[in-house]
Order: sequence, then structure tokens, then C-alpha cells
Amino acid sequence: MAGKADGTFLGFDFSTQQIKVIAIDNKLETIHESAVKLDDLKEFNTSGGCHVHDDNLTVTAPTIMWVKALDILLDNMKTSGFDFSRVAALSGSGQQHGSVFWKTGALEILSNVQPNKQLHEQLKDCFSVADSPIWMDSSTSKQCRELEQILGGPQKVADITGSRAYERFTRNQIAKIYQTKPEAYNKTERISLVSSFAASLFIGGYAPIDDSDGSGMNMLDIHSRTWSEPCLQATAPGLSEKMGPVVPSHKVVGSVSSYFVQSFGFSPDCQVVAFTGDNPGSLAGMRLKQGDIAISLGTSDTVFLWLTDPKPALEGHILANPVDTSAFMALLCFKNGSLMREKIRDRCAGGSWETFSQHLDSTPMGNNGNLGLYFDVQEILPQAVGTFRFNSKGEQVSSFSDDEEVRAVIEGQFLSKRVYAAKLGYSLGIDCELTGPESRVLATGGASSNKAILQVMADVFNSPVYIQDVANSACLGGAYRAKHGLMGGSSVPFSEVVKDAPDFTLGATPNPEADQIYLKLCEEYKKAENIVLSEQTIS
Ligand code: 5FX
Repeated sequence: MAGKADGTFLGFDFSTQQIKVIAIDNKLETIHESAVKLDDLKEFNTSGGCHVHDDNLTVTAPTIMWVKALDILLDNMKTSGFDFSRVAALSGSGQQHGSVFWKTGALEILSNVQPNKQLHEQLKDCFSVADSPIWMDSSTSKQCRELEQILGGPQKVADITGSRAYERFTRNQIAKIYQTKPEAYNKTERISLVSSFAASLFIGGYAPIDDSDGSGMNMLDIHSRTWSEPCLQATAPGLSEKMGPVVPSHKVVGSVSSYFVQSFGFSPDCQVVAFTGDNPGSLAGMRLKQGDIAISLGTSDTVFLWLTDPKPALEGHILANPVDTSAFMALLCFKNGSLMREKIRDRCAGGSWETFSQHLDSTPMGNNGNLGLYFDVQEILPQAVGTFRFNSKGEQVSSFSDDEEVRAVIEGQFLSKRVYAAKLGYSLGIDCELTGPESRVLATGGASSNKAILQVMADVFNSPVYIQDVANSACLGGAYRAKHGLMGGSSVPFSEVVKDAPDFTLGATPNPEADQIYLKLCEEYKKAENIVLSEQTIS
């Protein structure tokens, strides 16, 4: 077996549409990358890796499909000559919130799988609920309202679990299964998240849920990092025994089972580190640290924050941090991302990013006091839809010049991210002791290649912006975390483990006057948002 010094590390990601793997060597260089697309497993007839049911609210994925995809992925790696004997440790992630219901007696089968048959053939009868609810499900509004009512309101649920009750969160899915399929619930001996389910396959036993992915369930007390008794009580009887323990995300949960040793040539000493959710996994893959904010500019924009003093709110999610047991992370999702930017580009810049950038460069920071909120589709943060323009006197106006419009959409989007991040307890650039080189914005996704947009980002956040290519950040995070777990977890800072990873590229640095301008504009943005929200309730 490869020693700690020359071993390789595997990171898996059981994501919505694919099962992916990255292998890195001890210098953190990627030596293998492959994936299996779930829709290619035709017998399961999924679209985008899932089934949307007739009510358009219920969304599930066949649990056994994930097992079969892992069989194929590992077979392909073997055929390509991948040397499993060098793997010192593995870890990974799964789509958040999804749940797996193991039938009574399944542990017996899981811990005795034989190398002469594939895993999916041996585990096919192991699930009391054959179709796992996944994060795209929104059928549990009733269960959400019940939880908020029992616990004393949405803020109370957020104070305990890090988020108000959300339909896709696992506790609400479990409550629905208990209420609608009590016989299936009663036949369940263990409930896993997709992440802990994946780790269970590798260790041939039930892997515990890690506290970071566990924070996406509305059932974990994010402060004590243990199950919240009131939440368990409010869900279903006998739930505590079905959930098992919660562990820190860096914990070694076992060695690979003899099935993997015999079928693929893994070393029996290969350690399995707890799997986590894909978003926490990405935080690790992006090597986020205190003072950082990661902004992914995609179809929808996502923001990750490193937090030490979280303030759970009715918007956004606070999770236990996957690489530092004393810290937290926040997750914010904004629906109007690149489609909105492209729409303004098409209308004001003739469809050209170059012209769009020229418009941005020709307008001053702060846009002469003109501010815009652009929500083409119903936004999550804030819950509003429509286009709203305000002039320097705070009056609503019906149009801006092309120059003003372009700057207004970009500044508006970043101001909103800054305001929501601050609400969750994030101290940004100027009012934070981590100002300067310690505070960074990591930009990823399509629009992060646009220099003019990055400059606005640096100015609004008063922080240098670095560009991160994160196509497979969750997978990479799994491989880094595998190494972290093997090196000792909490006794070794994660930053030490990833210190030799390639440097990020500096994309933009803030202008010296940015700080004053945008601090004031944040206040203007909040006022504008209040007006927008009051108009939404009236209509
Ligand atoms: C986060 O709360 C989500 O629901 C998604 O980002 C899933 O984790 C995607 F897999």
C-alpha cells in the first residue's frame, strides 16, 4: 500500500446528473478524472438524473441507479488501468438534502457483499423506499408549516437548524414519508443522506452523516452539531435510532470493505473519510478560508461564505463548516443570474460582451446614484419579480441610458449579494478586521472571465477578486478532504493540507474610493428593496 507520503486520494461526487471522480497525487495534482452520466443508464428512464412526478412538485431518483453508476464508474477506472492500490484515502460528496431509506436487514447484506457480483445486483432489495426524494422536490409545504408551527415560527427553526423550513430539506421529506407511507417508514432501519449513503457503499456498513451536510436537513442543531431533539420529536417516532450518530466532516468513518479490495485492488488500509454535501464539498475544493466570499456567476448566482459568528435569518442557509469544526458556512442562492445579465447585454449592448464592458468602463463607480433591481423571474432573495430603477434622489424612474442600465444591473446584483451576506453575519472588507490581502472574493462561473464585471465585484466588496476554475470543485474538495482526514482532521488545519494547490489568478483589485461609495449604496439598496417588496405585497 502507498504510504501517506506517496499515496493518492480519491474524491467522488454523487451529483444530480452524474457520478464523478477525481484522483489527486500527494502534490495535489489531478491524475485522473472521469464520470458516468445517470441518464445514460437507460433502464431507469431519468431525465437530468431524476423523475419529476405528475404533480410537478415531487422529484425522486431511483436509489439503486446511483449504485449501478458507481459500479460502472469503478469498472471504467479499472479498465483504464487506474492503480487503486495507491489510494491512501477517499472521500466525496452528494447532492444535498436527498435521502436513502435502508430496509430492515439491509445492513446484513451491505456488510456481506461478495466480489463475484456487482454491488447493484446485491443491494437491489435493500431499500424500503425505492425512489429517493431529492433536492428538487418541493412537495412538502405542509410538513414545513407543521415544523415551523411546532417549534414556534420560522425564525425559531432557523435559529436551531440554520435555515427556516424548506421543502427540499430532509426532515420535511422524512415527515412526508412517515405520514404518507407509514409501512415503508416502519420497515426502515437507517436513513442516510446521499453523501452518507455513498460512504456506506465504500465501507460496507452504515456511515454516519457529517455535520455539514446534516445542516441541510432542518433537523440538526448547528450549534451543538447533534440532532435537535425537538426537531426529531416533531418528525416521526423512533427517528433517532434510524438516523445514527453525527460526525465532523473530516472523520475517518472506516476502511474500504473487502469487496473493494478484492474487486478493484484497493489496499485494505485505504481510509474512507465522511462524505459531505456538494456545496460544502465545493467550499473545500475552492479552499475557502476565513474572510473569503465565493461568488459563482451561473444561470443562478450562488454565494458561499466562511462564517465564525453566524446569524441565521429567514433567507439563506447556515451550515456547519466542513473543514473547520469551530466555523460555519453560509449558502445564498439568487435566481436571476446570467440570464438577466445577458438580457441587458442584448438590449443595451447589441448582444456583445465587449460593448457591455465598454458601457461599464464608461460609467463611474456608484452610477451617479442610479440604482436598479432586475428580477426577470421570481427572485428568491428578495422574493420579488420585475424591474425597478431608482435615481439619485431615490425616486423610481422608468428608464436609464444604456450606460446606466448596464452598470445598474451589475452593481445591483453585487450590492444585493453583499447586503444578504452581511445579514447572515458576514463582515465584509471595510468593516471587518480582515480587510486587505486577508479578505478575498473568489469568482467562478461564466461571467468571471469578464474583467469589467470583476472590477465592479472588487469595488462593491472592497476586496481583491481572484478567479477560480471550479468545474469539479465538489469532487476536488472530496480528494482534499480525504487527505485532510488522513492527516488528522481537526488537529491539522485544512489550509495546511491544501497549501501547495495551484495559486488563483488575481482578476481585479478595488479602487481606493470604492469603500465609501458602496458602503453608502448598500444603504440605498436596502431602502430600494423595501420599496420593491412593499409594492409586491400590494399587487
Ligand atoms: C443546495 O441547498 C441545493 O439544494 C443544491 O445546490 C443541491 O445541493 C444540488 F445538488
